[in-house]
Amino acid sequence: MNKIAIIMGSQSDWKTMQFAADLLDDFEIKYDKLIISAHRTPERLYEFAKNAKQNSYSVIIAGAGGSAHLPGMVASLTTLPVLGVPIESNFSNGLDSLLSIVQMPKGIPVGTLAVGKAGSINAALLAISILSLNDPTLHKSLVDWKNKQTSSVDKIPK
Ligand code: RP5
Repeated sequence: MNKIAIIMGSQSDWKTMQFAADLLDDFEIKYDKLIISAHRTPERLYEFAKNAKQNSYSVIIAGAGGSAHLPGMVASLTTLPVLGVPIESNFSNGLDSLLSIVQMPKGIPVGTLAVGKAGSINAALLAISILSLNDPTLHKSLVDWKNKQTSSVDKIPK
């Protein structure tokens, strides 16, 4: 089943993670959105990650900012692919989030995207790309989406 989990460390992350949700809506892919904080709700994190596979998720998109332990902790508890989105924080424009998520110890991979909106959108596209490996219809939709994007780029600046 093609179901994705979009999780985030705080309500304040939703304005960034909504871009991923919007893209999944465009592709008519099912997803759940959940606030799970590595620090404020660690038991919720454990419950979610331990049961994610049996709850039919295929990919987990995890957005977090600052001391951004959510994607890595979830990755430590599941074999599902975890895509990390660094949230643009007030301190250092999200460089803290990026380094927290990307610098995983060997053995616990998190696919880390760009900081903020671009990362959120690309996490959704990457999740779709993973799902499309076993879904020819979805693969066709992704090819169409990419072709449309290519044709929308003007050759000459206005
Ligand atoms: C992180 O702390 C969250 O992912 C969020 O980006 C950051 C700030 O959270 P709030 O103080 O806005 O709830 O855990």
